[in-house]
Amino acid sequence: MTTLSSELIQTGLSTQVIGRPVQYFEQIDSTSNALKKPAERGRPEGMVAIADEQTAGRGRLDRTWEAPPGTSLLSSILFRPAFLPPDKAQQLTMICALAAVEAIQTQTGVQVGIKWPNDLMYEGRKLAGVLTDLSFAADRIEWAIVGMGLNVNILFDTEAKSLDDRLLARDAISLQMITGRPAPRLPLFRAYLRGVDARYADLRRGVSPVADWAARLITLNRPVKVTTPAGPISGLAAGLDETGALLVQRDNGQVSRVLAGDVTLRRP
Ligand code: BT5
Repeated sequence: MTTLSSELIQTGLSTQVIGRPVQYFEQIDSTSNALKKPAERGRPEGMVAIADEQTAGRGRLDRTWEAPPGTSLLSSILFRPAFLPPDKAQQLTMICALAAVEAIQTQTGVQVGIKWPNDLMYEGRKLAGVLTDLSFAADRIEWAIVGMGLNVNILFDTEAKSLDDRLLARDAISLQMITGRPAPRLPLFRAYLRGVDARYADLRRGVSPVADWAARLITLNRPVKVTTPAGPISGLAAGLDETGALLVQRDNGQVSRVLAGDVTLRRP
């Protein structure tokens, strides 16, 4: 297991905003929770929390994120994107997902795709998930915390005792399982932070990440079923708009704009 520490991550990182500072925890409930108080108390953006173990790792909609200690990259970043209109908050999720995809590619050679709205996928299995917590003040985003759980050196067990673990082993994958060898976490994480820093600077200059994100999406032009809070929607994933909403063309030709939900890719 490669060692992580605030110092090892920060030294010579040469980022403008992201990773200033980095807080490392051996164990914490959730790295996203760890940034909430600093966010509410007005700490400047760029602060990063990373942990070797989470006791209450969160997914979306009260789901959990599971990772054995020391096997993953479990991290969150605090942003204060006052320049970004609230309806484009999803672009923060996009820049982090893209930075992770690119860091994985340069550090390990593994090519991964993105499944709308927040998963990194490899051959139909989930390698990483992104969770974005937002706080709005009047007409702007007050803060955003983007959490990333990336499976680096987990060996999921298809014969595990608990059903939940067996189901996870069916649907999840790690970099070690893909390449057949453990991946060092430190250079991968530093590459990720540098990528987020560069993409965040672009975002501030008005450069939209939507085209790059769309190019990585495995969800587009495929028949999908989206589970939304308002019920399921089936159709063709026909496109995206600048807010990151998925445009689903139904069989009757009508186009639905889906802001949040879970996608199942259907067989054509
Ligand atoms: C996500 O939610 O994919 C967002 C996960 C974000 C986790 C990071 S870790 C650092 C930061 N701190 C936190 O507390 N959270 C963030 P969602 O789309 O709701 O997916 C959750 C589902 O993914 C679970 O219900 C499981 O089915 C599955 N899952 C759980 N652990 C997994 C893992 N290690 N690999 C792949 N899938 C997993």
